[in-house]
Amino acid sequence: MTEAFTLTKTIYELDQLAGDPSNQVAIAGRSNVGKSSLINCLAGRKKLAKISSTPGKTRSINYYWVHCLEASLVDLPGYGYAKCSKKEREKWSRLVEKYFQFNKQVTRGVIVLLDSRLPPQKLDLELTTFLSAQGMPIIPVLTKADKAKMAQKGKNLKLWSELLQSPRAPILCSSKTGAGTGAIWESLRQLLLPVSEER
Ligand SMILES: Nc1nc2c(ncn2[C@@H]2O[C@H](COP(=O)(O)OP(=O)(O)OP(=O)(O)O)[C@@H](O)[C@H]2O)c(=O)[nH]1
Ligand SMILES: [Mg+2]
Repeated sequence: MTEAFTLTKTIYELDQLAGDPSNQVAIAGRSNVGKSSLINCLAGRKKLAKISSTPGKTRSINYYWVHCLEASLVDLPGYGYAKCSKKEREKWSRLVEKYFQFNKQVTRGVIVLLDSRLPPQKLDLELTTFLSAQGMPIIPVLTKADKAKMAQKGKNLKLWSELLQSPRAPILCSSKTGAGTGAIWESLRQLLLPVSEER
């Protein structure tokens, strides 16, 4: 099924950030983990979000309005990319931090992308701890499942499940094959649709 997505806003600088009135779910994770690829996969389009094998491709905050959810998916710049300048890394982390500050009320949750081939990384743990401390719901998604060995995926799935203690079990996903996207849609609907019942 192809879902309709529209790129509505791109933000490069702190002073462009403002509280947004509409509901949103952010997509966060280390650089190159597959955030933009997941947006394209969910949208059923190849070139909606720019992707590249070179890390650091997404340098702005991009809002995609998802018509069927009546909410935005927000593609955040990746963190932890060692090869760009310290100044640039600091700029991105400030941008992401401010994004959460300004949009806390309307952010219904965060899809945290984690590489299914790697054990939990320090920066991933920092992000999940930061979000949990704020009571922000997390949809944990282990990416690139098509590239990971069976034992590797199983082990990392179990580790993340124990670490996060989240009501949502981590989802194994591949933007290449589309595996796991059904479960991601289901989690998004659960997070977004019962807004009026929850508040
Ligand atoms: N095999 C495979 N490759 C993937 C998958 N997801 C992403 N990739 C590849 O990983 C690379 C990075 O993907 P992006 O989607 O640009 O990653 P990103 O997290 O948006 O990266 P930044 O914008 O730098 O933060 C690209 O070469 C993608 O083709 C996947 O599920 N399977
Ligand atoms: Mg990207």
